[in-house]
Amino acid sequence: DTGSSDSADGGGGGDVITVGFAQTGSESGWRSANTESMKAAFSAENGFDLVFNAADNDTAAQIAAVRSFINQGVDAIVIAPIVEDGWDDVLQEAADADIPVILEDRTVSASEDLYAAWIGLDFEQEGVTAGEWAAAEFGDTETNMVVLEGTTGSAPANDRATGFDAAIEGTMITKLDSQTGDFTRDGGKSVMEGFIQNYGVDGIDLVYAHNDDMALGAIEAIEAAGAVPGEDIKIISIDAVHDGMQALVDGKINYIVECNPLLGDLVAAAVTGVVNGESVEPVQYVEDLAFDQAAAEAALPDRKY
Ligand code: GYE
Repeated sequence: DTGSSDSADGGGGGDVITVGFAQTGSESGWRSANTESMKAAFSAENGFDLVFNAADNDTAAQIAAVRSFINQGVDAIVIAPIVEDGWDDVLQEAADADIPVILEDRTVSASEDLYAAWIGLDFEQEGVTAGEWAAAEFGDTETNMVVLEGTTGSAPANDRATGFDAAIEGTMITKLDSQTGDFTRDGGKSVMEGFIQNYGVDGIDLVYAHNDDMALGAIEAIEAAGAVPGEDIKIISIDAVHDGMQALVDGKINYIVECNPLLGDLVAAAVTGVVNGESVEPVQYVEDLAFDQAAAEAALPDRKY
């Protein structure tokens, strides 16, 4: 110990910042890329001591992880909240313990006073972009669509549904069914198997998947039923992770709206600012692109995840 202990008004300079990060789990390719980005940004080299927890998509376990960060007396807490609701109590406990909270990726319904900043993506806009493409491509023909929803109660599942539905309003696209596949490949596959059982491969024209992993699972189900994904059944998804982009290049997915998982540096900058008592932009949106097959071909070689 050099004796240069931290004071309340922020001695700062050179002191290690201890950060507890409550990640959702490891449900998707997007999540792996996000976790890597966060671990790289919150490295020891960058002056952080990161306490990492992945909750395996279990809301109670994620809240318990945040409580344990409070008990450990970390300098700041970062949360990627699995669901929007249910955060008021534990966020109040963090506030009472004077531990700042920064949200990344997903949003919460709790009061904005209970966290210092949120850094993430415009999920509703992602849904609008996906829906506008569907409306332009299929809106003038009778099109039977099924939806693979993300985790029930999560901000991206809620907002991607809202945005897409608004964009296809008044078109000839009919939503036959919509069920959660929990953002996983297995979930997407088994929900798609059920849809095929209920409506037949010939009864389904279009799949809207709230993420690439569920689209990749749906591709397996469609192929197992003897149909051609991307041709017999068109597919739109969100994320643009490597495997999704490859499927788009291969013609098995028809359109992908990006969701950028590389948030680590922005989140680390926000944490440093808040811990040092600087003013930090409370709402930070990161921009997303969108890809058709040609754009995916051009982008894939440089894709980092
Ligand atoms: O789209 C999905 C992941 O919250 C934006 O979570 C994130 C979503 C992402 O499981 O693949």
